[in-house]
Amino acid sequence: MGVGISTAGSGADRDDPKDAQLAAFRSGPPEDAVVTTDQGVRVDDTDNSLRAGERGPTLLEDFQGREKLTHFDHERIPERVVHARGSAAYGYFECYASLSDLTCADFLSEAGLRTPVFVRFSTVQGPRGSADTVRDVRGFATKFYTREGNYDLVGNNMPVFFIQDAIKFPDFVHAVKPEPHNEMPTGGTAHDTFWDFCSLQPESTHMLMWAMSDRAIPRSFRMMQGFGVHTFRFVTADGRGTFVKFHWRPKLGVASQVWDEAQLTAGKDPDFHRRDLWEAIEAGNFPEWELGVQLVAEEDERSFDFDILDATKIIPEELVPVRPIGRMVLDRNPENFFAETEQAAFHTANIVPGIDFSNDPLLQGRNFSYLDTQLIRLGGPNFAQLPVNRPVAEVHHNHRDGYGQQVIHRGTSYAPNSLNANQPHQGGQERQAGVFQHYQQRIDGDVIRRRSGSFSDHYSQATLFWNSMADWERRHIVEAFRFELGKVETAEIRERMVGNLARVDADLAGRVAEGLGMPAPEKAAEPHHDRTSPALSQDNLLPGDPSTRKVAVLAADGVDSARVTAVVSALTERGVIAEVVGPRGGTLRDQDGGSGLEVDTALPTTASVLYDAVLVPGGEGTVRALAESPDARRFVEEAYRHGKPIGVLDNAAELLSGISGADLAPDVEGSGVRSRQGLVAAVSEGDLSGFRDAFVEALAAHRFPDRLSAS
Ligand code: HDD
Repeated sequence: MGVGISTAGSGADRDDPKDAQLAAFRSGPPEDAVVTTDQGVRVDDTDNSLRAGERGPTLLEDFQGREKLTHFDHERIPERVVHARGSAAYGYFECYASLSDLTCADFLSEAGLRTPVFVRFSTVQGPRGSADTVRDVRGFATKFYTREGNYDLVGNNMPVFFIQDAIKFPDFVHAVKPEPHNEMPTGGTAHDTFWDFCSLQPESTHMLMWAMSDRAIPRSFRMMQGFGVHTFRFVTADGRGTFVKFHWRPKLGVASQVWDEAQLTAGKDPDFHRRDLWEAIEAGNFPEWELGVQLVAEEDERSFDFDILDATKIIPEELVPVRPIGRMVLDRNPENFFAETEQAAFHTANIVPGIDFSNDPLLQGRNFSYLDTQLIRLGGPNFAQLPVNRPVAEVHHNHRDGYGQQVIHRGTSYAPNSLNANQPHQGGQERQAGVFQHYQQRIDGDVIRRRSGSFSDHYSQATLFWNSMADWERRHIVEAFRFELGKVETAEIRERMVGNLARVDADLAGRVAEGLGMPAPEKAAEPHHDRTSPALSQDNLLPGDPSTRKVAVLAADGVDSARVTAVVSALTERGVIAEVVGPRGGTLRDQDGGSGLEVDTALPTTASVLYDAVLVPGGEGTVRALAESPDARRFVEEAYRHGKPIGVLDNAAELLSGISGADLAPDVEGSGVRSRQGLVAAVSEGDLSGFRDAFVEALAAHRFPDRLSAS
């Protein structure tokens, strides 16, 4: 799509107070207007500077020229110090049922109540222009424009964090960011300072297990879980508190790329996740998540063998189940990246009546940092007036002035006042619906700089994570540690880190050490446990829904288009997206000599890593042409190596013969299909229904990781 704004796939027609508010700020290209200055003065020419003589110097009195250049010179603002690279969308949150027994939050008070949201997904380490598919944590920040003011749930796609205390955040970020002397590497953690810090800060071990797992290389923002990470509080109208953890679960399931694929994608399409989100919404395939909560009664605060205030710990779902409370749908793309996505300002302290903090020291520090960072990033205290940040609730206060003030305040700006009848007045100490009051808690303690002993077990939950992984997930974790630590130049850092891993699991440490060419570490002093939490494995997080998976129909002239069209229409019915990839643009010749398939994407402009699966139709000419094309052979071979479903119709099965290990399943008499490990072949001339079912099933399984090399 060009620079024009499309409304296709937009949910803009629904009754959405945020959308209605934004409408007042939108400005499209005029139908017929003369260009003006910032002052609205229509001018003759902003293409040529005012000069003394045709070949003479430019004059200072050229106010058009000066204004144009000055504005341009000031276009950039500081990027976010972390989470600089991101993409966002609008949508709504819909509450399933009233939660008034747990919280007085208005947006959770009524079945079917819809609250507008703005969600920004991000990577953490890389700058604004870095690639989407690096190994990194993903941000998952949601702004709920509730009737009682903005509520921000600023989470990640992993449920724990690297550090326990916010005062360590600058150290952590300095370590993970590119190294200070040469500004390398961009977007990645595979470097000395990151592993130096983590190896010396064992509280990071649990998060490292997540970051080295495939969760750090998601297939799509649409296929990631989200977590509020901290323990928060729900508070009822009469002031009763319940601890709560928030979970977003994607309707499409949790799916990842594989590491080689993620690295290749970063080159072939650095905007892979941004494009995926944008295109899904434009196509009307609105991404959806379910919001769930884990609830812990105040009196049970200390009943776990970890501290619920420690952000390096999860509450295993087997101990406290996740209760679904609503769903979120993203159905509208922003219209101007800078105005909306870049200027969006999230803040953990943006809470509404019915939600409050816990004493998690990481959360407490965040509550300072986000407002502080917006002041420097957005240039002053009035950023809440920017369209994307404006609440739909009314705003009344005595804050005044500051850079970029948009409001013409009338009347007094202090309280108490008699000149304006003491307006706006205080909400008051009496409990009132819709008026925020802090949760009352008794605090009794010495002023100290020390962490609670209950924060000191850094390994049990890392072991729990490892124990809960499928074999293929463990292989990927081992390979990730080998990759990352293999890039670390300082031997002592590698050794220290492998020593920490030995405290998680001896097999893990041994396999990582072997890959690094190091001796296996001494057996850890403390015993490991064998508990598992099945909810942690991605193997258990795929709902079997193939919709929006992208299939490349790889074809050339001489294609049997009737057979492939029959398959493609069945895929489309299941919500699968099929794109014909041909050696060139235009229309492919059918095997009968007539015109066959319309090419959507020419092979030189795309790559196998940009698809979830490959379907190769039969036809003498097409199979011969593909077999002779190095690009086409690589396309199929790469899909095989990345564990993707590959469907071959009729004689296209020949293309697999050159790929080591790509053996078809034995023929089952009469089934017309041979299917094993995601390799699906139609072997009879007739009915394709068996093939279609097997291929859709393979798509829903996402990947066949056991096809990949073992470590
Ligand atoms: Fe943070 C941005 C998530 C710890 C300080 N953080 C930021 C964003 C997300 C998170 C999703 C991007 C928001 C957006 O899209 O604009 N941060 C987290 C999570 C954490 C966490 C889940 C741990 C549980 N962060 C954390 C700590 C501090 C910060 C401990 C500081 C003490 N984070 C910031 C920040 C950022 C930020 C510097 C950078 C840009 C911004 O806030 O708006 O203030």
